[in-house]
Amino acid sequence: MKFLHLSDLHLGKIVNERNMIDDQRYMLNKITEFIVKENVNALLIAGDVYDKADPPEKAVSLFDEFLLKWSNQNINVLIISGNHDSDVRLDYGKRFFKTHNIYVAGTYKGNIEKVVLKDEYGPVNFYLMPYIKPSDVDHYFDKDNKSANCEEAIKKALKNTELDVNQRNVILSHQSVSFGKNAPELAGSEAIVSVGTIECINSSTYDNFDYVALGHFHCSRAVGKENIRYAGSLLKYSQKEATPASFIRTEDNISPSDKQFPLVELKEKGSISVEQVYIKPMRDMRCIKGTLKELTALGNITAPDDYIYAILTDEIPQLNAMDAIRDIYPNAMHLEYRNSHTKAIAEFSLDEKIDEKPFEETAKNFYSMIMGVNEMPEEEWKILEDVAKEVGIL
Ligand SMILES: [Mn+2]
Repeated sequence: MKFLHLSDLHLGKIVNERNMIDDQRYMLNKITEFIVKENVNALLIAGDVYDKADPPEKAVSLFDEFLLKWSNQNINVLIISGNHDSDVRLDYGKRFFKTHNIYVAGTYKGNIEKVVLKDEYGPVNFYLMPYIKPSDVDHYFDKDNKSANCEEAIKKALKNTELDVNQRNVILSHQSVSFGKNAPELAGSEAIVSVGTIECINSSTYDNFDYVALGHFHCSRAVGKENIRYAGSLLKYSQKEATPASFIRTEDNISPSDKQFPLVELKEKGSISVEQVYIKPMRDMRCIKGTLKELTALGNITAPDDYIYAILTDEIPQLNAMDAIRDIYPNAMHLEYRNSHTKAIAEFSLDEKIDEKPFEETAKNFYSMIMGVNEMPEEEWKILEDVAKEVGIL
């Protein structure tokens, strides 16, 4: 049994005002070609099919297009909802889709749906656990004994699921899963500010499964064990995920920031192999760094269609810099400066200094640094002093 594990497609996502739909279509096409060529039996999508609970029409049409393609290729498709999806909308047509080997679990209704696929070694049980909040589980079990956190809720949901540990079992789940005490590092485009202990589920919670297909975090990686994995998002969706400026792209190298998807092969019980598959996207998302002159010099330009985050090292702000960058890189996303000035600002720790020094000194130092002058003009200080008094700082 071979399956490809995807998650966090975020269809319809807009990054820096750029609609990623064409890139998403291109990637899904490449993935479909790969699945057909490699005789992959099933495609797992572990949540966040869409970027929004009310996805744009183009995103819905795109997913519709691929459901038909996969169905025509006789690929089993297993889908769960993520926190970005509307559970009820994702369930649209699910009973009909099932007759075409497309299995969807959008809403949690007190049991985790099981899909059994067979190969020469017997059955493989796929458990489709949609994105769950503790209240979803508590609604069905033990109403008077509320789950204190997500881990407790997931444990409750799993306890109420029949599992034959002598068979091969795979679960799809869209949650914050961590190994030990380490909170997982975010890729950058998850739209979660921080991961607290209330949401974090210890990976050992899923120990009874042969493979755990996770979604939610956008980095592709194992959580403690090789068989408990985040697939990562379909594409790079933020500057933090972009290829760093220092990376030199050749024909066939892969940057650590490039998205890869787990291809899992199950043989007899206990035999599992995981391979990370890289599929080249239509455009890379990457950073370029240098002076405006360097970045726009003809000899330095590669892949001008890429999504570009330009980091200018010029000490003096350049006139119409974004226009100059966009002349060459029409899909440029964002421009920022990194020079001695921005470095000083970054190193200036406001929290520490405020505690140590009087407000007047902190404010005047900060002003000098930001404005690049030796002293804050008296009249400006007067204005700030009045404001500070009004809000109660002074
Ligand atoms: Mn996501």
